Amino acid sequence: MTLTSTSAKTGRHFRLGILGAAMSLVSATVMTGVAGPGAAASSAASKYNILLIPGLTTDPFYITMGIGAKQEAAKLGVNLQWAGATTWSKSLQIPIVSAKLATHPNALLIAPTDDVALFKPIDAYVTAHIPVIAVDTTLKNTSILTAAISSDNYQGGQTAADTIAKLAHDKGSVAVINVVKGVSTTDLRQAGFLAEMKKYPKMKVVATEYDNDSATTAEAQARALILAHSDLVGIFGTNLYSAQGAARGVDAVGDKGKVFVAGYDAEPAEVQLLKQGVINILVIQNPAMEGQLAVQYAYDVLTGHSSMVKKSVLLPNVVATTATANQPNVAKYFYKTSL
Ligand code: T6T
Repeated sequence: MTLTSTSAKTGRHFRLGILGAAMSLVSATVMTGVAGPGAAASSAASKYNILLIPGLTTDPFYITMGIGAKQEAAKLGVNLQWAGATTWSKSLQIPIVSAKLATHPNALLIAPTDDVALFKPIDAYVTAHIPVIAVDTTLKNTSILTAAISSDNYQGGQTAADTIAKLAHDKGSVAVINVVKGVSTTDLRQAGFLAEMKKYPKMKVVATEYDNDSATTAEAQARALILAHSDLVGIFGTNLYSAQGAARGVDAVGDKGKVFVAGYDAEPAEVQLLKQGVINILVIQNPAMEGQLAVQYAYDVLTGHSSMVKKSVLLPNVVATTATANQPNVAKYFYKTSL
């Protein structure tokens, strides 16, 4: 991979800039996208092999993360390896994590599909003196991690709740369609949503469903929820597949504009549903920047600059609504579908 000769100082200032801005939900204009120099590449950098294991390899969120990571690896002249399961499954991810240890990467970047079950396989890397950075999701026990990089998931859930409440004039029943219990990101989104809903005395959360990361299941759940609750005014789909499925369910029964949909992420089908007004709001993350920062951090640790690494990073979200979906400063955050 190509080496670059940007100054380490510039790279560090860039990162501190991101982190300073990252503590709250901000508008799209505040975010800078995948940009900025990384730390200086040393001539020995290409000896480093960094392994990135996403939650699943086929999800545009992780594909976009992979693009950011790949670009940063190219800048720094390190090798990036990408490996994972094609569906969200701890029982598929664990054997991949364990098998890849034998390849002795210099650092592991990983989105654990379960915040407890992945502890042991990840700890095996730490025992082998391989630094581990959690990216997107994390573990319950973060003590073994060099760093954890994610989005402000709790605040994203709060925003989803406030948006539905506003659209529904603060009254009616709402439901959550989540992925599976034990996922740090989506658990926090749900917690933020439920806590925020308590601020609306005339609103009631009538159900929390788990779709196991299947849009088809989420669609069936949305249809059933609408049938079961005649006063349903909103559904929060906590990730890409949950939101997509929830919206399709609402659309299929002709409830667009009656049952408001707040979703997460921004792959093409969701964006289309947003533009059509079936989805009313998308909380969008910056996976490319997460991937970029994870590679920068791994490089810092490997080159003796651990003091540059922040133990916990929360990047800000971008909010897109039907009204703003065509704005270039929003559209630039939509996810990519190929690496
Ligand atoms: O929402 C993202 C990610 O942040 C979450 O941890 C799992 O689901 C996604 O990958 C979207 O499908």
